[in-house]
Amino acid sequence: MRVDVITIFEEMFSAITEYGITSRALKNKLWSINCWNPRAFTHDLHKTVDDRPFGGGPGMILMAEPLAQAVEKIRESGNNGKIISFSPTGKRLEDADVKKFAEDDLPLVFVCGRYEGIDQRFLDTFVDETYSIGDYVLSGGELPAMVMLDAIVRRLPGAIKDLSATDESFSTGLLDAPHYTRPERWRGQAVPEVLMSGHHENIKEWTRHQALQITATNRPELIKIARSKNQLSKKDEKFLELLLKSQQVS
Ligand code: 4FM
Repeated sequence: MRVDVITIFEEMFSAITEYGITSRALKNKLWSINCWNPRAFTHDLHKTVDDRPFGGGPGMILMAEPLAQAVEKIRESGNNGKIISFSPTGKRLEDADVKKFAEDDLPLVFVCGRYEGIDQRFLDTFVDETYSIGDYVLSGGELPAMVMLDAIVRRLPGAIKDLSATDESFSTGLLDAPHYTRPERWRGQAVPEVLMSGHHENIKEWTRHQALQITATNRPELIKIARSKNQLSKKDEKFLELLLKSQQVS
């Protein structure tokens, strides 16, 4: 997958190009990334990319023209993909979106804003989709772009050995169950006995129950969604019924 990114902070992307699964996937040519600094498309001594907002108000706004020239260079370089920006005002990024981007494997262009915002005329002219990664205000679009890229790249075929590493959470519609490793006793805490039993049927059932319990407690709406998609068995429903009696969830 080809990705071009417009950002005044190119170095930030080393977080995904130099570390972990995304770095290995880059070396294995599963994806590529090119950063474009809008300062390169300014013509003044100070390489100004921002200016004061019309109508007043606090902070500075990214000017349309340096961003537009960056997009035009990206187009000339051969990326004809969707142009995506990030804002709390955008559509919430969901696992289904991530899955689709990974499956489609089409080129993408990310525009990372800074300051108080981007001139709306640039957004109207060039941006196809705006995503939000959650209801909080960040300092710019770089972290959301990297969050989205990390989530997509790890789903590209070959990025992770265990293909069902995506089975950890959203493929089941439930949150992930807890995990344990050595030592068998740590600071007085034992590993749940069932996990040491070697009884795979029991382990599977315990793990499923743990997933149901943590989901019902922390994200009860996901139980309703899983139910509506027929992802819950009669056994699951029996367990949730017991859980409901023993507490106040789901
Ligand atoms: C700040 C984006 C300035 C662009 C931000 C500019 C965010 C979020 C976010 C901050 N993006 N989900 N939450 N962006 O806070 O997506 Cl110009």
